[in-house]
Amino acid sequence: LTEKKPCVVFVLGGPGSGKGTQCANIVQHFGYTHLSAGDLLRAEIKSGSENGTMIQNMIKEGKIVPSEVTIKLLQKAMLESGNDKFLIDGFPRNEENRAAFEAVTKIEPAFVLFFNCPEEEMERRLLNRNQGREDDNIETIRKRFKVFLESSLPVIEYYNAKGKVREIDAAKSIEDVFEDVKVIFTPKEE
Ligand code: UP5
Ligand code: MG
Repeated sequence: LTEKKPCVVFVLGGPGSGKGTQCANIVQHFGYTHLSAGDLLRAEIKSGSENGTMIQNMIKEGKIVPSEVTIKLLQKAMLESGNDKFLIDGFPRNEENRAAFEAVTKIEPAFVLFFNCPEEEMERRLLNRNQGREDDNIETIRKRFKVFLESSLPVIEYYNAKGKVREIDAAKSIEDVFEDVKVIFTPKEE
């Protein structure tokens, strides 16, 4: 009952806003473990698990995979990491994800890092990425943008009302964005 809860930072922002890129930088400087929900789901497809086909179809349509699937993968990765500081990247994506994670894990995020980026810039980045992601085509990208606006932005607004959102201008260069990120993760002198 007195077990110490891990420190969790949710890293949110639209498709291509730079969540994964900046999480890699944060890991190097601040000792967090990076857990990308999308990467965990893609690994689950590759592993040939029984949920793989369902996950693959949902990602192709830009839809949000049921919470219990994603939460199980996140919990497993948290346990296996041996760490107690996590960047959870790309999750929670809707109100149901958020409520289920809190109910199951009893964890509240320390804060939410929000990468705010114009859609035209995100579209340009995704179309240039060239890493063979099945959702990096213009039809799926449009669907991902729509789901972000309709389902994921309300989660950011929920945490904003609680004073937990740290917003970053993600349209700048990778280096300039990281300068702003560093300020947020650096402990303040009293
Ligand atoms: N790049 C990055 N920063 C840049 C900068 N400042 N200037 C110029 N270029 C920059 O970056 C994208 C590209 O842009 C890269 O080429 C990078 O070099 C460049 P990246 O860091 O990869 O951006 P990121 O925000 O991580 O983009 P990603 O495509 O991963 O975001 P999504 O949120 O769309 O993808 P995710 O993997 O989280 O989810 C994919 C799908 O999985 C979802 O659509 C959904 O179907 C499913 N999913 C769930 O169902 N539930 C979940 O909980 C999570 C995912
Ligand atoms: Mg990513």
